[in-house]
Amino acid sequence: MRIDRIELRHTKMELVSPFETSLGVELFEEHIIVRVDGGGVTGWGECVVEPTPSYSYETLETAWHVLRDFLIPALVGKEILNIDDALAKTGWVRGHRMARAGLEAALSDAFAKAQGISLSQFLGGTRKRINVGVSVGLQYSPDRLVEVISEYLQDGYKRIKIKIAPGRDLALVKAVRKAYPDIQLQVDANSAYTLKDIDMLRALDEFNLQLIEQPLAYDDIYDHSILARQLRTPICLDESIYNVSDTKAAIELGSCRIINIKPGRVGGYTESKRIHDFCVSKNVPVWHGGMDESGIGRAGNVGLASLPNFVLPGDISASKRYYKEDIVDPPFEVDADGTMAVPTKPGIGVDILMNRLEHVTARREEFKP
Ligand code: OSB
Ligand code: MG
Repeated sequence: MRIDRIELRHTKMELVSPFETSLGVELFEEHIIVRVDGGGVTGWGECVVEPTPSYSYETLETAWHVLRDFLIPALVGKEILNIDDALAKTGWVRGHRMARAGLEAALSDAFAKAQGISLSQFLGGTRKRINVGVSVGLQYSPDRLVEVISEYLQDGYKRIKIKIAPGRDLALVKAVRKAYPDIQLQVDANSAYTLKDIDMLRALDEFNLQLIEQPLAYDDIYDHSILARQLRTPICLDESIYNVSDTKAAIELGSCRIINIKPGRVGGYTESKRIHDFCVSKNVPVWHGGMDESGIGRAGNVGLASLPNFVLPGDISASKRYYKEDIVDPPFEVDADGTMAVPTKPGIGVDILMNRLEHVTARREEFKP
């Protein structure tokens, strides 16, 4: 496929409600939408980078820079045989995984469309529907949290993840467990604790949590192995896992028993599949995380989460949980049984609402040979 044109758009979309985590509060999501035209098709991808280097060291500006000055020039105007060829042409760029993943996503959509198959088929997916959960931000009180969760349970979500932060942890978990003794419940600390917090972390063992996500530092693997030995609840790593090599280290050291895969964090679908396949070989379950994507990124996530070892429900919720109006048609919906349909049309399987996309675009740049 000859790559005729690549376009970047900085998008800004207002969330339906503020999303608070131990990293701060978000009112808007700003990402980069990548469009690739070539071979008579158009591919779309979402670079899930944020304006500030908090969840990840990458920022909107670093991703734009790396895409514009290094990744895009390596591909635009070139004949690309397949995804591996594109990765070979850009593989000299170290790190900057979100930038890379946005581009690989758009190229994967284009190649799948050119072959007339869905992204799920293109990636080796096997599920027609995926199990989904919802990630619930910090709320101003335990009562309010229980109220918010009750609405999500009514929507069909079968797994609830709550964010925790120092001083806003045990009381929240206690309140939720009291109201809902049997739901699949997990917590996500986004690296807010250290081994000094061992007493609080051990206290979580009482609440029959499915997992504790990323309790310790974002770049730590070793301390998590120390912590894991003192907990019954499985640890799941998110921020600490950038690639299959980290995955091997974490599993062999006993730092975690579950892996959260986000294609943006690990550099794209190809690395995500490597992690997925390694985890299969070790009997380690994985689940698909989320970055509050628009429908474009969400469509890609749903395709990837249709692979067989994504056995736990993902942070892949309905469009309306994030945005009043999504930029794709149809918007993503969750059924009463807590599942979401995997699109079957070619590529990401949803249409882009160009007027909506235009409306949320803050900056646009196009690249031609
Ligand atoms: O830690 O999983 C996280 C959103 C942005 C950045 C990091 C995280 C999250 C979420 C929301 O938890 C997941 C989603 O519903 O997309
Ligand atoms: Mg997380």
